[in-house]
Amino acid sequence: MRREASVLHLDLDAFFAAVEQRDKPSLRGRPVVVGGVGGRGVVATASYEARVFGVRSAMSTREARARCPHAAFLSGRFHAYRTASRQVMAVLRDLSPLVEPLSLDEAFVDLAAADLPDLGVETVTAVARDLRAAVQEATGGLTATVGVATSKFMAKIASDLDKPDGLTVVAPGTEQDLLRPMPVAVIPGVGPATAERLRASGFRTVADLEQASEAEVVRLLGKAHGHGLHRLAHGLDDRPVVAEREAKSISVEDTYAEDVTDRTTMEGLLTRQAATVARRLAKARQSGRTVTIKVRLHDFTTSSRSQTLDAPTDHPQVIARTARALLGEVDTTGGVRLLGVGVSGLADWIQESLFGDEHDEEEPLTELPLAETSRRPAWAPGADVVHSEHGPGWVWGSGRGVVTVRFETAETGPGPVRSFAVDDPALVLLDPGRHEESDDSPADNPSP
Ligand code: TTP
Ligand code: MG
Ligand code: MG
Repeated sequence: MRREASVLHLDLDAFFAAVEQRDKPSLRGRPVVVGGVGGRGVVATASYEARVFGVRSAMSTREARARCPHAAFLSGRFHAYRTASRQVMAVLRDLSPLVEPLSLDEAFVDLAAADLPDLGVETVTAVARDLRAAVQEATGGLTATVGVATSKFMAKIASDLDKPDGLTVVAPGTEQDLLRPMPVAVIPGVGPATAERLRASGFRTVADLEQASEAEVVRLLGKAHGHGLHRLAHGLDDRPVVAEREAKSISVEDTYAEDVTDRTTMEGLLTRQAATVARRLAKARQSGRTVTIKVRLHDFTTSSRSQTLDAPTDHPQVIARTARALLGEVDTTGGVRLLGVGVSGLADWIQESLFGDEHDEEEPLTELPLAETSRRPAWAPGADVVHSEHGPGWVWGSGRGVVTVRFETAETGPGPVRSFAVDDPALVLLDPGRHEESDDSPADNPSP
C-alpha cells in the first residue's frame, strides 16, 4: 500500500458491445449482445441496455434471447476490438511508461512513474478525468471507468464502483471504510467456492474477515491462500505495477520426411504439438495469449497464421482448437512438409495470483465465444461488408439464400437496410476472420 493514491485501474465499459455500437449507429442506445450466435453460443458481453433485461457475460445465448428478444445479437469482430485496445493502451502509455495490461480492455497504470507535479487526490482526480476523455477521443467514443487508489487491489475495486463511464478516487486512509461492508467475493482469489466456504463459517463481509485472526483464516483456507486473503482483508497489497515484458514465445515444429497431404492427419499433428507447447508452458509457469501456427508447403513457401485470445491460456485443448482452426486458413492441398505451433504474448500468470499453489479458483479462462468460429456462418451477424454500389455496411442477418445488410458506419447516421442474394458478386464480406497475418513466426528459427 502506498502513501498516495497513485495506482490507476481502467476498464472499458461493455467493451465488445460498445465497439459495435460505435461502428453501427443504428444500435446506439439499444440492447446489443455480442457472442456466439449459434445453438450452443455463449454471451461474451452485453450493452448496458441489454443488461437491464438480465443479460450477462457467460450466459447462454439461448437464455439471453429469452430475456431480451429484441436485442441485436452479433457474433463479434475481434480485429476491431484489438484495434480499439491498442488505441487505449497507447493513451495509457502516453500518461505513464508503467502500464500493465490485464486484458484487452483493462490495465493498471502507475501514476508514480508519470510526470505529475504531485500525487495528491486533487491532482490524480484531474489526471483520471483527462485520461477518460483522452480514451474517448482516441477510440472514437468508447467510455471507460477508472479507479485510483493506493494499491492495485483497491484501484481495481474502485474502477468497478461507478460503472459505466465513471471515476472513483479512494483517498489514502479511507480504504477500510470502503472495503468493510463489501462481500468477501470482492477480494481477488475468492471465487464462488471460497466465498461459500467462508460464508459457512460466518464470514460474509470483508469486515468479518478483517476481525478474524490470520490463524483462523489459514485454518479455513490453507496457508498460502489464507495468508494472502487475510492481508487483503486489511487492504494490504504491495504488488507493483509491472510493464508488459517483451513478448516471448514457446513453440515446437516438426519437419516431415514425406509431405503430409491428409487434413485429418495434419490436425492430429497440430493437436499433438499443442499438447507439447502446453506442457512446456505449464512447466515454465507461463501462459500466452497468441496462438500461432507455421506451415511450410511442399514447395517450401512458408506461412504463419495467428490468433490472439482474450485471456492467456496454457490449456492444451484451447491451443489445439485454435491451431486447427487456423489451419483452415491455409491452402494445404499440395501437402505440407513442416508444421509448427507456438504461443506468444507470454505472461507470468502465476504472478497475478497472490496465493501461490493453493489458489483454488483460477481466473475463469475467457474462452471467447468468438473462437467457435470454425462453425461460424460466412455471413455472421455484425460482420463488415462492402457493396460496390451502396458502400460499407454490416450483416444484419442471413438465411434462405438472402443476406440483409445495413449500410452505415461509425461516421454516418443510422443507415438503410437492403437485402441481396448471398451469391451477389457486388457484395463482399470484409475481414471474415478473427485471425490475421502475424508479424512474427512462432518458431525459434526464422523461416526462409
Ligand atoms: P469485461 O471488462 O469483463 O466486461 P465488459 O467490458 O464487456 O463490461 P464492463 O462494463 O462490465 O467492464 O470484459 C471485456 C470484454 O471481454 C468483454 O466486452 C467481452 C470479453 N469477455 C468475454 O469474451 N467473455 C467473458 O466471459 C467476459 C467476462 C468478457
Ligand atoms: Mg470492461
Ligand atoms: Mg475488463
